[in-house]
Parts: sequence; structure tokens; C-alpha cells
Amino acid sequence: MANAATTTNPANTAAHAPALRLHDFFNSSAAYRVRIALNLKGLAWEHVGVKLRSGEQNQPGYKALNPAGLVPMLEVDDEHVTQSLAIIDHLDRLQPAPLLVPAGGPARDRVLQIAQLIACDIHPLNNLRVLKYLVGPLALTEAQKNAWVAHWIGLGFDALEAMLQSDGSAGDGDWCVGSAPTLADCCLVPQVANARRANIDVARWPRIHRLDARACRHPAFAAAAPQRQPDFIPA
Ligand SMILES: N[C@@H](CCC(=O)N[C@@H](CS)C(=O)NCC(=O)O)C(=O)O
Repeated sequence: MANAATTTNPANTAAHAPALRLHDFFNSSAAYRVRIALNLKGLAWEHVGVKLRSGEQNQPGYKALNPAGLVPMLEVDDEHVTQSLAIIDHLDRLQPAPLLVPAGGPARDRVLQIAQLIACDIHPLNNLRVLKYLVGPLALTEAQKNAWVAHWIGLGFDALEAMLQSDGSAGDGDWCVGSAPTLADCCLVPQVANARRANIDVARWPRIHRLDARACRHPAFAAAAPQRQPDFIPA
């Protein structure tokens, strides 16, 4: 099913338009990053739902496609690309406009630092399989699990807020780095959505709060939101 929210960006002139199929789950923040990137580039893509709550990601059929048993996975013609940051890097090479990881200089460093702070330091600690392990084999209570989630998001957002503040050029701008959306914003918005799902008051971090609100008004971000996806299940 083609994502109705996306249209082809006339600024992009790729000679061959590969078939893009995103193995996706509406509430996956890693997949949400990729949905934003695809939309920013105006690429047409097909949603392939993977039902994480019923464990479809661990079934042999999906694991044959992605042995890690995680979404997202992007099929680009016959190639299977996993890991959201690698997928977005792939998309930058497939269709450079707009470039989501700046080519060089301090902006590139800042974008990658923010993206990796979120994708490597915050998100994995609160992933579904980690939380299941806490309440399953480790027998934590729901309250202890929630405290775990709030602790790691809080610690990470404290660092992120300070990083955003230290950016003299863009700390008060519309985007995490520079004057246009980048990979950093593709990571920030889904992580804020995760924080809200965990009932964390994101207003504690004014820059993160403001940048998220600004980005969510952009059509590419709005169309990628969980509630706009075909497999959305209301809470
Ligand atoms: N580092 C991976 C993380 C992927 C990931 O953790 N995906 C989650 C959803 S956000 C998942 O598939 N979880 C399934 C599970 O925990 O069983 C990426 O950036 O793509």
C-alpha cells in the first residue's frame, strides 16, 4: 500500500526510482525516524506492517529478512537495509535532496552526536524486548519498569537539552542544527513521542519541547506520526 501522505518531490531527479518497502510498526520510534526521512525526501514508499505486540518480529518469516528481529527494515528493490541510521544514510545517497546528514564541518558532527545520543544511548534501554525482560525474567514490577524508563529518558534528555543549548548558531532556531531538518530532528521527534507515552512531562526540557512542537507542524513529520499510520491502534 503506497503511503498516501507522501508525494514525489519534483526537486528530486533520481534516474531510477527503486521500490521502497518499509517494514514498520506505528509505535516504533526507530521506524518513525525513517518515515520522517522518507517523507522529507518526498519518496513514495510502501508500508509493510510488522505486529510487534504479537511478536511477529521474532517469527522465522521476518527473521529471514532481518535476523535482528527489529523494525525498521527497508527493502530497496532487492536489498534489505536495517538500522534506522544506516537506512537514513542510504536514503541520503539514494536521493541527496534534502541532505539529512550534512556533508561535513561542525554541523555534521553535531547532527551525528545528537542522533547517536538518542538512538544509541537513550532508545535501546527502553526498547520493547528490554522492558519485557525487566518484568519477565527479572520480575520487576510495573512501577519499577516505569521508573527505569523515566530514569534513562530523563538522563538522556538532560544531556540533549545541554547540547542544544550549547549550539550558539541554532540553540534557539527552528531545528536541532542549522536552518533545516536533519537526521537529528528525525531522531528527536520520535523520542519525544516515546517520552510522552511514558507520561514524562517534556516541558521540563524547554528546547527539546519547542523543537518538537515546531517539527511536528512540518507536513513530513506530521504524516509520519504514529496516529497517521495504517496499522495504528488507539491506546
Ligand atoms: N538500532 C535499531 C533499533 C531498532 C529497534 O529497537 N526497533 C524496535 C522498535 S522501536 C523493535 O523492533 N522492537 C521489537 C522488540 O523489542 O521485540 C534501529 O535504529 O533501527
